Amino acid sequence: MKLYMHAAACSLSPHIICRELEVDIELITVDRKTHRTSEGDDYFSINGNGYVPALVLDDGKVLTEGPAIAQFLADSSPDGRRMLPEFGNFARNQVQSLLNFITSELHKPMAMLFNADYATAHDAMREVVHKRLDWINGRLAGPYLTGEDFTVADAYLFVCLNWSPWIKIDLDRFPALPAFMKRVASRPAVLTALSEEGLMAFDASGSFFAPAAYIQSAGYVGSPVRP
Ligand SMILES: N[C@@H](CCC(=O)N[C@@H](CS)C(=O)NCC(=O)O)C(=O)O
Repeated sequence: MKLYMHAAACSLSPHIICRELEVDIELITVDRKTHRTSEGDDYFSINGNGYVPALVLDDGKVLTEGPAIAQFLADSSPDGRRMLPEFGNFARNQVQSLLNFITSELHKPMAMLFNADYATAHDAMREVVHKRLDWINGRLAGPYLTGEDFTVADAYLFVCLNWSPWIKIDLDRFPALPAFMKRVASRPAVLTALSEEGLMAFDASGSFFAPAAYIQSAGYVGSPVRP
């Protein structure tokens, strides 16, 4: 299967899931400006919306939208039940609820905070994100969102929270979240995915990641740089 991605973007979430579940995947990078893939294709012919992630199965079927890809990967992996419980188990619905929360209440507004076109609305949007982070901070039921198991929702939350330094979201206001970031960043499969995307930790606790090339070229240490 092929996973179409940008470094440090939301496509990092399915990438992490693949490494956690040992799903064989080929990573194809997409140029953000030209929408050309590293294989030379026009990415719009794969996902008409132009955004990542997209998963292309070995038989050519295309699946888009991060939460759907995350569930597909867990459902089709022999080891997937530890990241997404089986159909009929209410715990599955709880993970799906969290995926939906993250995609609509965090991912989208956080992504808009990167976009200067919405600058006049940024302060109001940041307030909303802070409210949602306060909720998720209180929602952590253990080391991870639903307790002991690192689920597909945790992988997605980690990726969105990793953008915080760029968009002036101060996670230290939410005590469980920096600890969550550190915990996830210490997982070997997560570190593998980060390294495969060329991402390096740039903060003192080693929990926030940016492309190594940006960090090195700008001489950034302990400062946010845009991924
Ligand atoms: N609804 C989509 C949103 C995906 C999305 O926002 N992708 C961003 C990266 S995090 C992207 O590719 N942006 C570039 C673009 O829109 O061209 C999903 O959940 O998969």
